[in-house]
Amino acid sequence: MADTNPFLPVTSSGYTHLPDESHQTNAPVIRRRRPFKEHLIVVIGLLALGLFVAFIGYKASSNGHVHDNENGSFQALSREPQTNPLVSRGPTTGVSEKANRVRGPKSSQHASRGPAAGVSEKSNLVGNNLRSYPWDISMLSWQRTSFHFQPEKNWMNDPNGPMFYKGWYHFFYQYNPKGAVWGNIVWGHAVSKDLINWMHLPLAIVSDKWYDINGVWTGSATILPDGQVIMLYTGCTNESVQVQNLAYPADASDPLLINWVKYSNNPVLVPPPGINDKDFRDPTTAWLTAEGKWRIIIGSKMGREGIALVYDTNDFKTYEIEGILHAVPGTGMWECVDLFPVSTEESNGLATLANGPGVKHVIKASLDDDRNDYYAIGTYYDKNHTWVPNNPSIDIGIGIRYDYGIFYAAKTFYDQDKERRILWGWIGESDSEAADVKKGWASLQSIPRTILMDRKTGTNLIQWPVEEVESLRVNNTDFDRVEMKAGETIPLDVGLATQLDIIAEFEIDKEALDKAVESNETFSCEGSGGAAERGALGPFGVLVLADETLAEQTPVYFYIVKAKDGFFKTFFCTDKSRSSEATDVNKQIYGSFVPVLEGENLSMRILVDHSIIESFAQGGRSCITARTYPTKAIHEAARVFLFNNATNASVTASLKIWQMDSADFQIYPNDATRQLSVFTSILILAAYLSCIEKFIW
Ligand code: DQQ
Repeated sequence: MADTNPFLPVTSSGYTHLPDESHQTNAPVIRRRRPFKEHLIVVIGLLALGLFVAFIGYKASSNGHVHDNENGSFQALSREPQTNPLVSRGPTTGVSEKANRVRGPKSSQHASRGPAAGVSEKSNLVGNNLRSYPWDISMLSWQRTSFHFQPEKNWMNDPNGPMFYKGWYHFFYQYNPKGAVWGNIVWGHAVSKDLINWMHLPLAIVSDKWYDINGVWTGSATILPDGQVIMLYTGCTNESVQVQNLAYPADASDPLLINWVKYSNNPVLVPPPGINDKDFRDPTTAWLTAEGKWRIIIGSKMGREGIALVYDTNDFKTYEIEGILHAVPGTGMWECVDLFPVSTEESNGLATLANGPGVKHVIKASLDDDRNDYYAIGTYYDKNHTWVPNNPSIDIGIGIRYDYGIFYAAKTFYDQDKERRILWGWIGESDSEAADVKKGWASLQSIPRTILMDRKTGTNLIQWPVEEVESLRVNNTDFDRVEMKAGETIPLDVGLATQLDIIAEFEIDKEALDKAVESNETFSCEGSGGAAERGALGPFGVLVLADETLAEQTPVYFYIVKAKDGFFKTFFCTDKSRSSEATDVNKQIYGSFVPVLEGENLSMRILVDHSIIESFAQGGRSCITARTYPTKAIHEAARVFLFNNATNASVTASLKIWQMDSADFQIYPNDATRQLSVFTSILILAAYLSCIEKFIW
């Protein structure tokens, strides 16, 4: 019989006698048998509870990467910054990293590695004596992006080994699993079907051997004609020597390439004679030479001359040094070098092997001295393993940059699925390191960009966000031929304005162009007074992440000057000087000259995703990535405006503005499934044992 008083209050003796038990002390103990139905209910209940708890756990962990899209409810666990105890670290420690450096919790403390160790990861743009700002949780959590690639937490830097393999885009990255500052570097790994929505996988390559114990640094993937994947990466050894190592998938039939094996005879390359132990890193993807060998280049320097060393190999295990592909005096250490072909005739990308008529080669180096990525277009000669620039005055370090904002250590890969070449770039933070530690994360990756030769100018590349990002566009608002008089600012009502894709075209008053006087002055975005400095023909453009009063605003704009030779020169700039009322963030003005051809309108595209603004002028001839950290122009308070600060010209603007949905970030299902199945198995077992025990008298 079932207990009729199961919820009686507990007496002072701690026990309430059941009516028919009190006088049976001498009677043989007969245990009440629960009927089968009751057992069934208990088991099902436990199971349901287990599943529910496991489901909640799974949702929480997978949504941990999904962010508040400003259109719906707050979903992200990881948006809440983790407040870590901060311990100051002064310049006396010899650190060349962020000015107001702080350490994370004990687990994330690391011996800092500046240029002396061969890398200067945190060369900071924030000045030395800036007052720290009292950031609150709401401001810091708002900074996390919603459609840019970010790990769930901690520090990330260079893109590594990107490739398309068995239907998946693979992305590896420099990652500190222990904190939000550079150190303890291993390879994070994620996969995607479309380069926008990602699944985070377990760490791919960790530092567990003498030859990479101080860091699994940057490297590249090569897919051989038979489908084999070769991964070459730089290891920082137990003695902080930079060596090159070989790794390959443990199971090539696994499309996710979860497990990686290190070659037993690593390292495969050590610094050659004449090269400093700490100046030998970042091997490229390999390509086939006319002789049928595989060729790679590795960045280095000799004195102050930046160089790319060339190696040939048959098997990726033993190598011959061929010499120097290219060198530029005075440019310092070349990190993350890249060499790839572009077509001068077609609008598709080229595989790394391509050469011959209609093909030019781009060389790119990340300059450790100024932390910018420079590229130059030229001709690659297979036979004598050299590369010669089209125009020697546009060479590495003295010519064109991928991006005139914050964008570094970029790497391309050939997407054989869509026959395009794609560029990834590391976007660092430009706030204080103390704020990064408070947020619990630091750095993003750019939206991957397709990269092509600009066949119209013949002098530059075209970079454009991959088409897949357009799948996130929602709620389009069009503004057709909005006229702005000189000095006017016009609000654009687009609703929530922290996740946007903006396409804008401008026409400047022809009369004003005709009347413009030639100027002797040389203009530069950085050297100017920014968007507040008025000239006859600019600046004009878009203010993003602006609050209603315009106390905070980030102008993205054009500025036109008539040069001494009578030609107009157009500049594309982003002004961060009023982007935040915070005292401890970088407020540079970024930008460069952008080619505008006869008959072309001025056009720009701006992707806004919380603390990142990626801007592209003239279809991607010039790009500027900015990180901004507003204090007021956040959440619902962020607005968009058009502005024309020219003194003499009116400007007509047409815009298409989309709000952007958030991308989907999942964790590797096996992690979730494992949690779920372990938990439910325990519950089922417990329930089953309890049943058995009750059935056995
Ligand atoms: N980052 C890696 C190096 C590379 C540098 C270390 C560039 O391999 O030279 O994290 O940011």
